[in-house]
Amino acid sequence: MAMKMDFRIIVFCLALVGCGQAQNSSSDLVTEGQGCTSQAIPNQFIVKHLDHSIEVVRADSESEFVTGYMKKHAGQFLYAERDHMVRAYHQDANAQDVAPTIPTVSSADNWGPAKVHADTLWAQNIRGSGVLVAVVDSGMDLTQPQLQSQVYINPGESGTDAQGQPKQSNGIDDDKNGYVDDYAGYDFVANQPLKGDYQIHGTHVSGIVAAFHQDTTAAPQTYVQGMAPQAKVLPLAFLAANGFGLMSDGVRAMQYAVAAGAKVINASWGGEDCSQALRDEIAGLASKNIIFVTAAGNEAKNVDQHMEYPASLNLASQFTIGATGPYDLMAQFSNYGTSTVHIFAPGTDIISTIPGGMAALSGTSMATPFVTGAVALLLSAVPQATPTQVRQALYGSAVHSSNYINASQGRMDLGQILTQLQSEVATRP
Ligand SMILES: [Ca+2]
Ligand SMILES: [Ca+2]
Repeated sequence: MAMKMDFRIIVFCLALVGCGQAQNSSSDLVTEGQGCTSQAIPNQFIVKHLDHSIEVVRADSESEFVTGYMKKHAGQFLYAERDHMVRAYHQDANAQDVAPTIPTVSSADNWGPAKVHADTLWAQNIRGSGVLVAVVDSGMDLTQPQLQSQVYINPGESGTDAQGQPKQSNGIDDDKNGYVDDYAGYDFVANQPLKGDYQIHGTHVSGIVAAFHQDTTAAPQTYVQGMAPQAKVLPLAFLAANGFGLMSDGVRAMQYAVAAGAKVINASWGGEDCSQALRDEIAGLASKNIIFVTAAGNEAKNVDQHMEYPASLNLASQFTIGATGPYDLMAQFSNYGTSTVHIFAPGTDIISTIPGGMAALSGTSMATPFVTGAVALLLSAVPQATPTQVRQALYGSAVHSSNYINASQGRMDLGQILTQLQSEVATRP
């Protein structure tokens, strides 16, 4: 396509290419389709290259980017779009999106795993063994007692190099994957090895997925029961201390997760801006049998009509999760939608791990890792299951209510799910 830009389109922020549809090669700037939004980063752009890698390009202005970069590199990239912020989907007791202080608690009630009958699978020794779960979030406290043994260690940055130095800290990209010393996760905010959690969100989410069970040493009230305690967690940080992160960093983290071999990706975040790069990344997971589990969001709105991204994208291997409370009612904050929200899971007053202890948080951010953990359990039992088969098993084994405004009218339940999945795999290859 000829490099012919209509500057009114740039200036007035109208849609050139509607994000959310398949994107053909184009040299146009992809815009959100909903006009300018507050979360766009001024003069910062995501460039999707022909090899599908992501580059972040900064310019003095949008027109300078169009003339100075896009025109100069026409034909050398797939598309470009504005970079923007997304945010974590958890709330504090005052229903704020980001809590300044979170009171720690001394005991865990573990009502979530109990409600969805995770113990049915645990009793069959199905605990997520062999499944790598990427938690694309704010990082994770690598010293948290219930998580330190759950972290995925990169074998390519382990051991010693030819000089006898530990590969994890020698300043060399030993496995040549583009990241220096990425031994245990990676920090895409600071572009360095992961040191911990920028706040509490990623550690809390990771605990719901895979906190280690101290089964033989303590009562369940003293520890968090992770859904898949033998799965490995790959913590990839892109949300900073304020709960916001750059979409470009999130996409890079997802690419890292795929390259590392993750079978499930947990994304407890989103925003109102649609990113073509994120959409393409999620769409590409289906052919790799990777399941993307994301949060519906916490605005008590219908995301079929009032879009949130990635929640509303509704792609083939995407599961979008809303929240319920202990009495199995839809959480008052939860987003919903009969097309784009697929199933609900526990998300109110969820006690899980944080740096230095445990805390209760609410949000679709918390409901999402219950499903992520369940997917890890299922893939450890039936590794060949496809995203479609897992979705059908989740739907078929759910507890149903006409009050649940989601595609399955269901809240996840694992009591009968293994039989459901085995039937799906046998009958719908
Ligand atoms: Ca490396
Ligand atoms: Ca190294």
